[in-house]
Amino acid sequence: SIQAFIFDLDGVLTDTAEYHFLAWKALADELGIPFDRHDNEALKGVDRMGSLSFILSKGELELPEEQVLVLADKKNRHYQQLIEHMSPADLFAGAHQLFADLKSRRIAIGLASASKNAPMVLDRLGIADQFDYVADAAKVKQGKPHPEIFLTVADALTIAPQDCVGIEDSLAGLQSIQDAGMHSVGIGDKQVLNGAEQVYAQLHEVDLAEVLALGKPQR
Ligand code: G16
Ligand code: MG
Repeated sequence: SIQAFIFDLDGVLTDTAEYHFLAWKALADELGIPFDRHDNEALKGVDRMGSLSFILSKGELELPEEQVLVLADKKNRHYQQLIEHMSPADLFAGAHQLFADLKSRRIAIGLASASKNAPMVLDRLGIADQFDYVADAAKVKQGKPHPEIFLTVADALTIAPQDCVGIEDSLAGLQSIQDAGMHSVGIGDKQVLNGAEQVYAQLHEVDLAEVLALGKPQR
C-alpha cells in the first residue's frame, strides 16, 4: 500500500515552472532562437545545463563551454530575480490540506526537485519543514528523466518504490517516476501527461482516496 508521496516542486506545489519558462524565453529571444510554450514542455523538469543545450541545439548554435556557462548563469540570475518576491501566498491551493491529510495517515512526504534553487523556494513558500526528506539536486548525478532522484528519496525514506506515489507536472519527471517503479500522478493537462496513472488539472483537485487506491492490490 502507499506509504510515501514524493512531490516535484516547480509546477506542482507552485508556479515556478512559469518563471523558468519566462527566463529561458528571454534568453532564447536574445540569442534569436525560436522558443515557445510547446518547446518548453520538453524542458520542464530538465536540469539547467540540459535545458540550455536543448535550446542551443534548437538554434543550431554551438558555443564553447565557457560561453555556455555564462548563459546558464544569466538565465539563473534572471530566474532568481523572478522568484525573489515569492511568499507563502504563492503556494498552490490545496497543498497544506494535502500535507495534513498525508500526515494524519502516517504517509511520508518527500521532495524530488531537479532545481538547485529548491531550498530557497521551499523557504519562501514556508513549507521547508513539511518534508520528511528533500533530495539534494546537487548530489543527484542523473537528472530527470533518469529515475535516480525519485529513487534517492524512496531510499532515504526506506520505502519500496512500489509503495510510493510520485507527483509531477513534467513529461521528464513522469518518465523518472515510471522508471523508478512508482505510482504516478500528473498535475496539468491530461492530453500532455497521458502516461500518468491519474491526472488532475490542479493540485487542489487531487483526490487522496483515489490515489491511495492505486496502491491497493488489483482484483
Ligand atoms: C526544475 C524545473 C526545470 C529547471 C530545473 C533546474 O525541476 O522544472 O525547468 O530547469 O528544475 O532548475 P535550476 O536551474 O533552478 O537548478 P523540478 O524538478 O522542480 O520541476
Ligand atoms: Mg516540475
